[in-house]
Amino acid sequence: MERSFNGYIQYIDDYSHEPVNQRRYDLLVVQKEQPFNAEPKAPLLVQHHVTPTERFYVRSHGPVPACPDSTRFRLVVDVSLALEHCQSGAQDNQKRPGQLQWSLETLREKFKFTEVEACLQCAGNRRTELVDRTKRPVKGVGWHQSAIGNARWGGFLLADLLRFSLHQAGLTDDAQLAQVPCDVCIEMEGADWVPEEEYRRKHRDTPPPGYMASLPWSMVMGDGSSGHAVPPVLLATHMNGAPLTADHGYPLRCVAPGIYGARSVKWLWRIGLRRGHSDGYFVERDYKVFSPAVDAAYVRWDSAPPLLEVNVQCAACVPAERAWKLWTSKADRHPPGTASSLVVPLWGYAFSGGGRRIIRVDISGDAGATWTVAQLIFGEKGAHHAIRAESARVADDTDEAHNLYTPGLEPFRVRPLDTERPIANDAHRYAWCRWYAKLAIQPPCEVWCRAVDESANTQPDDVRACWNFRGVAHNSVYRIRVESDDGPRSRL
Ligand SMILES: Nc1nc2c(c(=O)[nH]1)N[C@H]1C(S)=C(S)[C@@H](COP(=O)(O)O)O[C@H]1N2
Ligand SMILES: [Mo]
Repeated sequence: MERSFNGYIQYIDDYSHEPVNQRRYDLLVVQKEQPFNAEPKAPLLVQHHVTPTERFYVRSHGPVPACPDSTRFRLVVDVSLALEHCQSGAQDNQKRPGQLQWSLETLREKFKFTEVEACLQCAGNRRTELVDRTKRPVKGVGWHQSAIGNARWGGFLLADLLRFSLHQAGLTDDAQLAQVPCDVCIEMEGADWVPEEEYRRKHRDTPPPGYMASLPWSMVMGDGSSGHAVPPVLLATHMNGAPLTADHGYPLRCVAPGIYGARSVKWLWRIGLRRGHSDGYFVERDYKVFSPAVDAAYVRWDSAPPLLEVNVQCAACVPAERAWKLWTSKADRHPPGTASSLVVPLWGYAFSGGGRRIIRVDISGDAGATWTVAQLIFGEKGAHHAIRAESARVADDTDEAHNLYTPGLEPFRVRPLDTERPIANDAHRYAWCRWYAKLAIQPPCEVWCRAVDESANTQPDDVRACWNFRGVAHNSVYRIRVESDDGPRSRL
């Protein structure tokens, strides 16, 4: 079944119209085909500061809707609720309707095109590792460490659109916006059919609502006085300088920097205001974090708020698993009795939400007994082109690639520690950073990596503390077990 509305074709329970193209599969490992969920191989992820679109993870909960003619697209914006509170003194006959419709062309005409570099992370990132290490199953798509990416998003500020919509609807004085009650949330709806919303279907022949998410009004419109960080929430039309692809939400999506990906609604067609968060499935009954003691059978969904800001996170992505194996087998050839010490180049990403910048990444080669500090790289500039080329070859998994990873040979060079720019500037507040470290290890051993953000938040040592039955927000210290013989090697 399909339905057309506001310029979209929504496919209901039908995956036969998916945007199947080479790009969807070439550089991504598919974790689930229907709905489409895929992430890049880890070494490919950290070759660029700005993640190329074809290497950016895709997380969808239903069939991808189509927008065959973007001139017919209309964004519905309903600001009635704010209007009621701001115009309480006005005569009824002066009130204008609070519902407006915007074409993409008028959005382009009225609002300044803005670019924001922002890291998007799925709350399920590193879920597979959580299950493997705790041996406790969870419900959800299995992701390794690459359900994350850093893109340059282009579009319009949601705050500008809401303010302008209120003006259009008759609100003349911005100062009145202070009268909007503090529990008001901005609800956003996508044009996709998601099976989880089926239970909301009112009549057999009316389709359920699309994927929904909500953000507090104060988080989008505030001046920071409510205690919320105020990220530049975008209505994005572009990703990395090109129009959004179908998988990433063409023609319009929300991008909420510093907030879990789940709130950045793709294929956005409706924005409304309500008291409290949305009652959409993914706001009420998913993307919440509970105690390790709580199981699916006992959960009281309303006992936890919807997840918003991302916790502090990092992972090592280079060397690739196969390169580790090769290295360590070379180390094994040392004569008996001599220490088989290896110098390992590590390369990874780090990110924290809420605009909290990463200030440090700590690396240990002995399971946390001693630590060294990695070099942080903000932006493309800090990275040597050689790194890209060489980690690309490792990712290729060809035999010759591993020659680059001979123990003791420095496989790539980086600039000396950049002391002038120890932390990201404001432009990078919502972006990730990459990090590099050269670490001497003596297998068998465990390599640990942990990031620290500017509020001194860091990642928990104990993975068991992170376990929750949905397996969301896993950010325990990243570990790689390195064996000295041909025994099992893993990234745990
Ligand atoms: N309409 C809609 N928006 C959505 C989703 C979805 O399934 N439908 N998935 C969300 C989740 S859980 C994540 S992590 C991000 C993923 O964005 P991406 O696929 O562009 O990487 O989109 C979010 N927005
Ligand atoms: Mo997600």
